[in-house]
Amino acid sequence: MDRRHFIRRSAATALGAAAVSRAAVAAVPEAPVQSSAETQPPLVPPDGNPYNPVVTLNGWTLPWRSRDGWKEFHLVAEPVEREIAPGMVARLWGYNGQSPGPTIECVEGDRLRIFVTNRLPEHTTIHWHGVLLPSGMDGVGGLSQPHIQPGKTFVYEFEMVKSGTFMYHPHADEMVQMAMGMMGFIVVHPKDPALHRVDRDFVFLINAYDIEPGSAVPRVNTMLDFNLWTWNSRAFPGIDPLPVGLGERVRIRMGNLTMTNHPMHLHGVEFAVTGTDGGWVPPSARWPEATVDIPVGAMRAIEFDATLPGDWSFHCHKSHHTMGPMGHQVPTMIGVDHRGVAEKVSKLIPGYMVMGDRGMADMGRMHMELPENTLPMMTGEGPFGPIEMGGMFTVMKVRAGLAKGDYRDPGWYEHPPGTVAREWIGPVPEPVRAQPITKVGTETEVEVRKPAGHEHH
Ligand SMILES: [Cu+2]
Repeated sequence: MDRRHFIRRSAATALGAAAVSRAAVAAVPEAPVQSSAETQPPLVPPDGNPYNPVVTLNGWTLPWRSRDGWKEFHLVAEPVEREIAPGMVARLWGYNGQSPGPTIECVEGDRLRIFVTNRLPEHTTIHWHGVLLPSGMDGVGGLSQPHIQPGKTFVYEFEMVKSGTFMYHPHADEMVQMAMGMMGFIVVHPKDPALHRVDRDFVFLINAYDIEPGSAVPRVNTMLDFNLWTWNSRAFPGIDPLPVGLGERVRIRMGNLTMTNHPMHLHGVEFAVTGTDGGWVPPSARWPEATVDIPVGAMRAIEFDATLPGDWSFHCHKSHHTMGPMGHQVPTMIGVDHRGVAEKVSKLIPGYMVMGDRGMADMGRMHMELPENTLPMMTGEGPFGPIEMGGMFTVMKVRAGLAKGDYRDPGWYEHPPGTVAREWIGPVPEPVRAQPITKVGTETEVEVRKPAGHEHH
């Protein structure tokens, strides 16, 4: 029996264990499961108010069924296997087969009925971060509801009273459950489809894990020193590119459920923050940005016109967050010739390499033997050589003639002739340097005036 069949079968078992009657089982909608970590095509709404659906980076949108005026969703909290990038799979907790969970998408005014089945080894709840709802639907275990015990299914019912971007995550044993990857996005489209309209609408969550090289389960007690910096539980080069048509209006919604802030920097555009998890920012309150800092537990939606074609870097500006696992205790070796030492070490540790004496760029090129299931510190190959990145990095690819709704990777940008930085061949003029100070020691008289009234204080 393969894993998927096992999960399906255990689904039936779990519902049985919850002592839900046969009629009740039929009343619970099927819980779709996603096995792929690839970006799935947007889910065009089959019914209800029309809207331009979002694209979840390396994720998917949860299908629903409409019944008696309610949109019914079914989330299953369960252990999952998530490919962080090719070559590394993490054992996380998530929803419906993946971490993060699927994006829940609906329209302002929709009435939502969300079934939550717990297939974790401990109790859980779901909190709907930023959503205005009755207190008893807020999902805070112990405070607003009893916990959902393993094997049980709970139902949340509320009306989406405002549009915007929100998140969901457990409010039960939060430190463990969020460190294990339990989180997801909620996108509520405006009732009027003409409002806040864009051509492309991307969403992803910012998350982080501490997984010892060679292992697969996150260390849940880590507070700050994480080693896997991810978007939607993916690290570069596992994060899909963002294909965008030249001239299109684009929105990117990013939620931060890590323990630190992330200054997100996008090349090639000027953008404005148009939304937070509190709602839409009025146009009069927006200003141009190239980097937006996303605080812990917050969401920022940015919008821009893609006016420049090309391959544009998109990354967290904390340079340690665009790295794969690395040891922070490693001393800085720049300028140190340690080849003699390396020879001796390599007798004890086969495959040991000298690194860092000229900087760290060699890391992008060398292939030191790594433990199984471990990502390199710097990796990725671009059209001009190694990209030397890891973690929170991807590329926005702005192209002319990209069809609406085409999210396939268009490949590397073909630069027009004469528009790429090139090696200068020819005489190089002396660089201008600051003139050294030649005269020192001449006395200068300085008159000091105290600010008026200073002596009174
Ligand atoms: Cu960061």
